[in-house]
Amino acid sequence: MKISIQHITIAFFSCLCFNAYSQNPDSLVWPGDVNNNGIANHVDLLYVGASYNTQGEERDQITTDWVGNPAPSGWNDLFFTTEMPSFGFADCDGNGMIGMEDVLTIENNYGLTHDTLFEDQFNDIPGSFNELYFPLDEPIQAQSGDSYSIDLHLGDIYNDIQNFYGIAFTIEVNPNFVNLGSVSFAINSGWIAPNGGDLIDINKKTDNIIEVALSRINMTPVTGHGPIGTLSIVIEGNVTELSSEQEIIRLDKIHVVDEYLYAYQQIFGGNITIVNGETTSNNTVISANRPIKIFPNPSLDGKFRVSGLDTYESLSIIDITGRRTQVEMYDQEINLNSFPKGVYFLEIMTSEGKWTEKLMIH
Ligand SMILES: [Ca+2]
Ligand SMILES: [Ca+2]
Repeated sequence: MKISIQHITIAFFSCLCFNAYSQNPDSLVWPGDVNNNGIANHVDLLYVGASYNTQGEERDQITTDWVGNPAPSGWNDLFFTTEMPSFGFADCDGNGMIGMEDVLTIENNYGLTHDTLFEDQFNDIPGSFNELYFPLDEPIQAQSGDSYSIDLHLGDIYNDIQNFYGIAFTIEVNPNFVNLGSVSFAINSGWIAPNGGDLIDINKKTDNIIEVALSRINMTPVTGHGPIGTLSIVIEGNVTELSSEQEIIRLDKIHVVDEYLYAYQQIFGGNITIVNGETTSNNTVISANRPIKIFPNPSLDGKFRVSGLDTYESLSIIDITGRRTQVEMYDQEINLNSFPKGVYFLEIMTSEGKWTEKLMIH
């Protein structure tokens, strides 16, 4: 039996607009719910990262119990997000300092709720595009029961993440094709914390969803790209009788923020999918592709197919001397057959931001 597991498409997360009613109206600090949206979860870690090592007034009650505590007034700084809580909300345990004990408080109270639940809000601002994806260049031959560790990458050599400070996202696993007990995600500090140690993270699996957040802690963002972690899974289940495409891994709710919690990067998430395959061997073939795909690249005839891009404002081809030529896409194809052989950069502008990709005509 031969099953080909191919990639999917795209999840594009458009701008979440400002909402004046995105937090609970009272000013009680529930230990772990830093953005005061009614739940302690991974997103609250980003706020701790953006206020780490700040000191302020102790609460009357220094406790991590899940109760509402009157917020102390002696915290001068506010988070400039829609909820505008003071830094005092990030002092989850109330000891007057923001640090690792507050990360542990989020973990201890993880998933607990109070009052009205509001969606986590981000200050999404049009910036550049980027991808969170599994860079499997070659398909993997797998059998049911085999375990795999797959790196998860953010950005690439042509699309650096500018001013990276933290990220929150979810990994959704299809339990029909993956052993849920086998699923885990491990952070890779690499380029996001090149000096080591200046990183905090939360990584919680509930049923078939892993919620992940990680943040730098020294108010200094980094620019770069590369792996941020590794997903480990064991493939299992009956994949021989699929009648339609089945998603097995989905990346969702992706937000990359700078040190002030502004989200300038619009992030596409790559998924891994099983499509109906031929029954020719006992192997399962797993592959994952990039969310935005331009192929073939290199191209022999100068024609490039584009998947994952629906609308754009302009397309420019930039040659190695910097000369810029406007082009158009017709039927998901960019035709550069009048261009000499060589290396070019394709710049895609949309209302949401800019995307750059290297193209080669052989
Ligand atoms: Ca919260
Ligand atoms: Ca504290």
